[in-house]
Amino acid sequence: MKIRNVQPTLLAVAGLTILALLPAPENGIAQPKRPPFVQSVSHKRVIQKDALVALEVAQAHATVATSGKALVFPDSVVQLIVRTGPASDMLSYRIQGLRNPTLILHAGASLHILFVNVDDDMTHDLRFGAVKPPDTTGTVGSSRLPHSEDDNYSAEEITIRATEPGRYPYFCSYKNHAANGMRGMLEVVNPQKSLEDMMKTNSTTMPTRHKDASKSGDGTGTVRSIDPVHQTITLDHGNIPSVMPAMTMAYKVADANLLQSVNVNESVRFTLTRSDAGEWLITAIRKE
Ligand SMILES: [Cu+2]
Repeated sequence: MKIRNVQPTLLAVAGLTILALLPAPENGIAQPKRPPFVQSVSHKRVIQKDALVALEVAQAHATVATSGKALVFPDSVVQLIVRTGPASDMLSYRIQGLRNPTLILHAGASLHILFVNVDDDMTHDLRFGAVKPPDTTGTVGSSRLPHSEDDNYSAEEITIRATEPGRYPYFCSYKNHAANGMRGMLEVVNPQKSLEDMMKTNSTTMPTRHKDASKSGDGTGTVRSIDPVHQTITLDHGNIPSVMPAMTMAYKVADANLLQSVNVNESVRFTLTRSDAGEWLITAIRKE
């Protein structure tokens, strides 16, 4: 009796599997598509705060779309560092200093992502797929990474390939995090599209263009280190309203001479400005 009860279920599962493997029909109805993302690498690691800051300073910067809320990647290999938000805005992601930016890239592109959970009390992950968050059916991405211990962050390196043009969410599947802000969009465009078209795509799909977040602000803090080779200065600074929350971070200086004007452990007053390329630069600094 039991076997007979099981058989129809098995048949149904087998049927669904065959459907999913069939090539997409041309009639446009209920096309079982291949998954939009394929994952090939996943490697967990622990990264120290200073090492993360250094990696973020050294990373190649993407072009920021005219909306100021999207990063455009015209290359077939995309390197990304994705971190969870600062303490004041933990249920969000930061990519190249932008909050939950839309990522625009070509179909066929590979994404090498270092996902880092800098949160000191919550678990987070980073998932990609053609789903409505927090559903993870068929998604790819990181595992759920535990919160940090002191300045040691849990991290995971993943490599995924975007196969199908379309708009897909990236999000945290843990508890209600996605609904509360931990999500962004990934826009996979036709490989024939030029960088210019990629930017346009984004401005048409994001018609409600808000004014850019403030591009410059003054702050105070303490100099933690100075790196003349990379022309960066690490500041432990307070909140700079609508520009940057309180944090310790290495910033590039707009002019190497600025590094001469202050010393490690000094209290300083400075101006932080976002360049057109979306990079944060120290444009003025002096001893307080
Ligand atoms: Cu989360």
